[in-house]
Amino acid sequence: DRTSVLIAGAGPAGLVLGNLLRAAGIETLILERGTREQVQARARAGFLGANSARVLTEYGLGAGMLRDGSTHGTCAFRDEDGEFTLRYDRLGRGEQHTVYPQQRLVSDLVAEYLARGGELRFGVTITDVDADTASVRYREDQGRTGQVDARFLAGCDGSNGVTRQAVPAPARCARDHGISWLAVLAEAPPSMPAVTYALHERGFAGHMARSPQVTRYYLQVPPGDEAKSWSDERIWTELAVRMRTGEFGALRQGPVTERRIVRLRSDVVDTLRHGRLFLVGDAASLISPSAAKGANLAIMAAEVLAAALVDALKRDDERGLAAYSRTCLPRIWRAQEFSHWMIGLLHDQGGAEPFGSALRRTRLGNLRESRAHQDFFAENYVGI
Ligand code: RFL
Repeated sequence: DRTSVLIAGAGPAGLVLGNLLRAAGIETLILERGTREQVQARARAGFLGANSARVLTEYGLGAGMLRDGSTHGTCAFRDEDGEFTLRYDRLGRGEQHTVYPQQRLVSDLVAEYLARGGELRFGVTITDVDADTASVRYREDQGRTGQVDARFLAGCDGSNGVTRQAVPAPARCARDHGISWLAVLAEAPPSMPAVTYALHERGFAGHMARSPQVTRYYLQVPPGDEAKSWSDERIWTELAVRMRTGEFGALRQGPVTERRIVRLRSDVVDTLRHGRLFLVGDAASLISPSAAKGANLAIMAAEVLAAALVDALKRDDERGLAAYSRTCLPRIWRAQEFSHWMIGLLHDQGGAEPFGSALRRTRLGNLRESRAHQDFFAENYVGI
């Protein structure tokens, strides 16, 4: 088989890229390991920054988001010194988030991509990648194997995919933050009007609306903990303690529909181009979910790469491709830096590390009191 742009993976990165290329009339083929049902059911991100909302709207991909998403411009922090709210849509650049569950976004993007005449094969796993010749070998779920030759390859297959393995190992730098979260989805309406970060000596707890019926909660748990040791009852009890419900009001409970351990890890591949292969999204850089940046970085890079591929394929102008790494990496590192700053804000080891605890408390105090710190937060929290 032959195509112009072979896209590995149908997550936010691959689907935004595919849609933008189809809008320019470029021939594309997406190969995706999962089934359509699996891909459309993966509940992960929810917070889209201003740039992501712009890209989706500008390229005609935002109808669902505009119809069913909701905008958020405030977040709250709780700790032993009380609670305060930041109206970040009136700080920094004055931007807000759009909350729209990732699985809804992915479903919209699949439908639109197919409507634009894009080719997409589910149940196909890429097994080998040749970055120099832009060809891949694949295996279908039924066992049949094959090869696709392309002009360009886009590696949008996530942090555990095969495309980043085609990049030499020394080009990766990584950090394991040594922190784990239990990520919970509950069939329960949000308990508070804003995203709430609760800092507690027992560990961090977070609350994020997903929809009027579904709420995401996070609980910091000891590294090595297993999700199955967290019953619904244990989750709600622990959330109540850390969210200080005695002081601030009870949580609206409901059945827990998903619980999984997320290790806070980050890595960046320091050259996003290798031969005719370009890495996008989590394949280029995994970012800890502490600042909700992953899907936003995926959309940012997809837009940059789409424009560069259109120039290369339609006008024989490869300058955009040559600059792809240089354009994306500073933004990726800014998001990484802020995400790391958030990790320092949200976690401490309590009595085990009193110096760190005092720093954490001071950082939150600065955010509570200083307009300059609040502007820094707002600018980085919504923007890339
Ligand atoms: P994805 O979404 O992982 O998609 C990659 C796709 O590639 C397929 N694939 C293959 N296909 C063919 N052959 C192979 N060999 C393949 N190997 C893999 C996979 O099946 C999959 O469909 O990567 P992409 O497109 O780069 O998108 C990245 C985002 O999904 C990710 O960054 C976010 O979900 C991160 N994230 C958040 N990001 C935000 O911007 N805001 C948030 O609020 C937010 N919350 C989160 C998150 C991630 C979380 N987890 C699970 C780590 C909350 C959580 C709990």
